[in-house]
Amino acid sequence: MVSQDFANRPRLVLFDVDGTLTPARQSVSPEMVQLLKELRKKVTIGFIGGSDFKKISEQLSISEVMAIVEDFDFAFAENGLTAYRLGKQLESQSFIKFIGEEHYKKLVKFILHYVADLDIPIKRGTFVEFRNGMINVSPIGRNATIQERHEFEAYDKIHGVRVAFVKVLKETFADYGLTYSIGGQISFDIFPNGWDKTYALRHVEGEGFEEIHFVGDKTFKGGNDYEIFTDSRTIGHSVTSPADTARS
Ligand code: M1P
Repeated sequence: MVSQDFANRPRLVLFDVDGTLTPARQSVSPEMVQLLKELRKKVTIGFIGGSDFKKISEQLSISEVMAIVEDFDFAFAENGLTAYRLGKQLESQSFIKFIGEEHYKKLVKFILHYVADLDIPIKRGTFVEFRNGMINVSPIGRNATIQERHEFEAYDKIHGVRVAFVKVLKETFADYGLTYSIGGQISFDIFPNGWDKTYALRHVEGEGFEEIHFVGDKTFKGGNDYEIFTDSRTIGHSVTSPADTARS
C-alpha cells in the first residue's frame, strides 16, 4: 500500500540533475520548472544528484536557496546521503565515519601529491572537496570557470587524465572498499561501495510506490546513473539533455 502522503500520486519519478534537469553545473530553466510543477500534480517527484545539497539548491532554485525541498517530494544530494522527504531531512551516514581518519589522511595525501605532479594545461583551486557522503577530486580544481570546465573536459577525452588517476587510486587503495565515479566534466567522486545513486532507494522503498521511474543521462556502464538505471526496483529512462527530458 502506498503511504498516505502519496496516496493520490502513487508513482514516483526521480530525476538526475546535471545533464538531465539542467546543463552541467548550470541553472534550471523556467520552462523546466513549469514542467516539473505540472508533472507533480500527477506523480510524486524527486531529484537525485551526485553534487552536494548547496550546489544542487543553487542550480534548481529560481528564487530562494531552501525552496527546492518544497518543490520536490524527495530531494537527494550526494546520491541520497543528504536526503529530504516533504521538506524534512532524513537520517544519513558519513564518508569520514566509514573510512576513518587514518585511512582518509593516507588517501588525501596521496591524491594531493598526485595532483601536484600532474602536468595538465591549467590548474585552479580546490582539488579535493570534502562532502558528507563522499569526496570529490578534480585535477584542474573545482574553482575552474565554465569555459575552463569545457576545455578540461575536451582535453580529458583525449588524454584520459581522470581514468588514469582512478586506475592508480583503485590499485593503491584496493582494500578500502571504495567506488570511483566519473560523473561530471572536471572531477570524479569517491564513496564507499554501494553508496551510488541506488543508496537513495532505501529512503523511498518503504513508501510502497506502484512504480519508481528514474530519468538520467549517464546511464551507460561506468556512468554515475548506471546502477540506479539498471536496478530492478526502478524503471529506467535514458535522456541526452534537459531538452530531451522535457520532450519525454
Ligand atoms: O552530478 C554529476 C557530478 O557533478 C559535478 O561534477 P563536475 O564538477 O566534474 O562537473 C560534481 O558535483 C560531481 O560530484 C557530480 O557527481
